[in-house]
Amino acid sequence: MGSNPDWVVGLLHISLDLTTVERFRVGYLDIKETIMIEFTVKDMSCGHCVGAVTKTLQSVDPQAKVEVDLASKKVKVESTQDRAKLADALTEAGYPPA
Ligand SMILES: [Cu+2]
Repeated sequence: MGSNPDWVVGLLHISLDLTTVERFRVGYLDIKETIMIEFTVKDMSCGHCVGAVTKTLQSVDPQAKVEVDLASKKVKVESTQDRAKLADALTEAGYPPA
């Protein structure tokens, strides 16, 4: 026992670096603006569709808040992702937005 061997010092350096990277990443996500997007999805007809649409949107952005009004076929999404990306995912899933 005595002063830390080189490999311990090396490990400490690595973990410090990861913390820095993580903090940067979180900070970056935090400043990403959440936008409110509205789609009309005509092909939604039942609860299954609502589930599929919600799942599809959250596969693009797991933090997305999704609100569906089946009667008016409107989907409201609060997301940091842009509209085109979410629309593409919906189209691919078989629910093209109008
Ligand atoms: Cu359905």
